[in-house]
Amino acid sequence: MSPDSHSPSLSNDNATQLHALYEEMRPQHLYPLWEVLSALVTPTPRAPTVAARWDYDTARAYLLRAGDLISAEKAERRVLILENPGTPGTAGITTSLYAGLQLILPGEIAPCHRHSQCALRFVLEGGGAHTSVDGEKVVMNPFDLVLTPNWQWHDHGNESSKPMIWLDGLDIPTVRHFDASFAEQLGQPAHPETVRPGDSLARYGRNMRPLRGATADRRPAHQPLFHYPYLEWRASLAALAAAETPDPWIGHALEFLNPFDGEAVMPTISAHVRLLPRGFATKPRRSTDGTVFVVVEGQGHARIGSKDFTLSERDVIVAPSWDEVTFQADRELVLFAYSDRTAQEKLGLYREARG
Ligand code: GTQ
Repeated sequence: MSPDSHSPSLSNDNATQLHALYEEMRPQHLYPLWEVLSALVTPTPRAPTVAARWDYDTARAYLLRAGDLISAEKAERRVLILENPGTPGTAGITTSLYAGLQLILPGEIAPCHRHSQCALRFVLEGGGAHTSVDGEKVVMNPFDLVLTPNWQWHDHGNESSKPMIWLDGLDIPTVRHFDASFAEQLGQPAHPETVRPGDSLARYGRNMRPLRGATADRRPAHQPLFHYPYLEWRASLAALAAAETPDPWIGHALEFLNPFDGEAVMPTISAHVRLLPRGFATKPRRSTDGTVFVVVEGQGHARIGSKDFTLSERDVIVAPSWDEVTFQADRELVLFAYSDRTAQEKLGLYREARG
C-alpha cells in the first residue's frame, strides 16, 4: 500500500518515528491503515477501468485473421478479449465482467466444456450456427441472446456456410475475485444431443412451464431458459416504444428475465435492451454497475465521463462504474447491455444517480 495525500498531519518527530515503525513492520506484512484509509473507503466509486470503444470492423478483421491461423478446436475457444485499457492484464472489460469476440467458422466445433463462470452470447454476425447447452442445441441468429449458466456443459458448432461471430459476456473477474473457479472438459467435441432444438424455449419461454407432476423437468429448476431470440425481444421493444414516452435517462428499456424467479438472467449478470427514438438524447445518469453496451441498430453518440464516442452497428462500448453516461440517437438507436447489477443488488451495493 502506498501512503495517500490525506494522512494525518504529524509533528516532524512523530513522523520520523512512525516511518521507522512502518519500516520495521513491513517485513511482517503489517501496514498502517491511517495512511491509506481514504483511498480504500472512498466517498464515491473510483473505478480503475476507463470508458472505451471497440470498432466492430477493426476487431472483426483481426478475428478473421486468427481464424486463418488457429482452429476453434485447437484454441478451445477462438476469442479476442476486449480488455479494458485501464486494467491491463486482468482480461476484464469492467472490474467484474469479461467480454470477448468469438469466431466459429463453417464446419468447426468449439469443444464441450463446463465451468463455474456464467456466460452469455450476444450474436453479431452469421446465422445458423449453434450453442449446445447440456445437450440441447440452440440455433443462433443475429442479436439473439443465448445463456450458458454456470456448470452447464456447452459446445459451439457451425453447420452453416458462413462465419459466425458473437460477443461473449462472462463473469470471469467475479469468479476470480472469489477464487471459485472450476472447469472441466467433456473429452469429446460435442455433447450428445439429449433433446430437440428449441425444447426449453417452448417449455419456458412463453410464460408457461410444464405442469408439475405431468412432465419431468429436464432443465435445472432455477435456470430453465437460455435462448432469448432477437425477433421476440425486438418486437416487445417496438411495442413498448409505440406505447409510451421514453424514460428521460434511459430511453425505452426491457430487461431479460429468468422465468424461474423474475430476476436477472444469471446470478452474476443482468442484461437488457434499450431503444432511443431518432433525435432523442438521454439526460446524464450514473450507476455503480460498469456496463457493456453493444450497438444493435442505428447510429448515435455516447458521452461517458469526459469521453465522446461515435456509435455504429455492432460496436462495443464500456462505461465504468459511476461515470456519467448520456446517449444521443442520430438514427433510432437500439442497444444491448449487460452488467453486474444483479450481483450488486444482492450484496446491497447497487446505486444510481440521475442528473
Ligand atoms: O465459449 O465457453 O470468451 O469458456 C471465454 C471462456 C468463451 C466459452 C469465452 C469460455 C468461453
